[in-house]
Amino acid sequence: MGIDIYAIKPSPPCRAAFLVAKAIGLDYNLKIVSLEKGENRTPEFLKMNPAHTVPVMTDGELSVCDSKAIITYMMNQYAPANLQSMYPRDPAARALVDQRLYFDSQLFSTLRGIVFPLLYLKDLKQSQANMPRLEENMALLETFLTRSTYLAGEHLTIADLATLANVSSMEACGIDMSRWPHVQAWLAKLKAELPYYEQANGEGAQMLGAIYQRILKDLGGK
Ligand SMILES: N[C@@H](CCC(=O)N[C@@H](CS)C(=O)NCC(=O)O)C(=O)O
Repeated sequence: MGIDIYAIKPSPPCRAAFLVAKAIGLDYNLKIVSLEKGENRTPEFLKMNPAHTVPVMTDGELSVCDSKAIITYMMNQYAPANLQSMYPRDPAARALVDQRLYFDSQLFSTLRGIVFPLLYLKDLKQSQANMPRLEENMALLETFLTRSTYLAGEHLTIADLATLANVSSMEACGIDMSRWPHVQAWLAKLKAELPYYEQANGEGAQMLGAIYQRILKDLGGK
């Protein structure tokens, strides 16, 4: 029994789930799903998630798909009292964290628009056409981080952890982060502060970055 997370390490939304579980000391069984072998399209998997995406989390009879639903469930159900500030119960404070989480979904979608065409379609032109949208979102993230040390105020929340999974992936893919100095400083701070960073996120970000950079080079991009 216990929590199972169906996932792959290179995926940013999967790493958001790993980061939040580690942050609150929640044990889970990692069930690797091979997308190459179509394990996310079997009848059993589609029953859990008709959208055939990872991560999916199961907790007994309950199955939850979409990383944001998973991480908020983990917090609501399992966060110890001293860590509940990572997803505050107060509606006003929670609204800010939720806003940043919805923003992060948009950030992931722009990152996916760059990574997916390169990895799966080997289409450099389509990948690079999506770069201005990512830059627009990163400028917005930079604005958020000029206003507070963490994404939703002066302490760590799950919005930081979700966004960390995406931003560290961009860095690993070789996207020049020096254009957004507050984001760069926030990234360095989180890497240094989170003892579980490497295991939950760093390793997977490097895996994604290595594949991306290899294909980018093969296609003559930079
Ligand atoms: N909104 C979803 C996105 C998940 C997602 O797109 N996962 C990708 C891997 S990064 C996936 O499973 N792709 C396989 C597919 O679409 O069939 C979440 O946050 O969980």
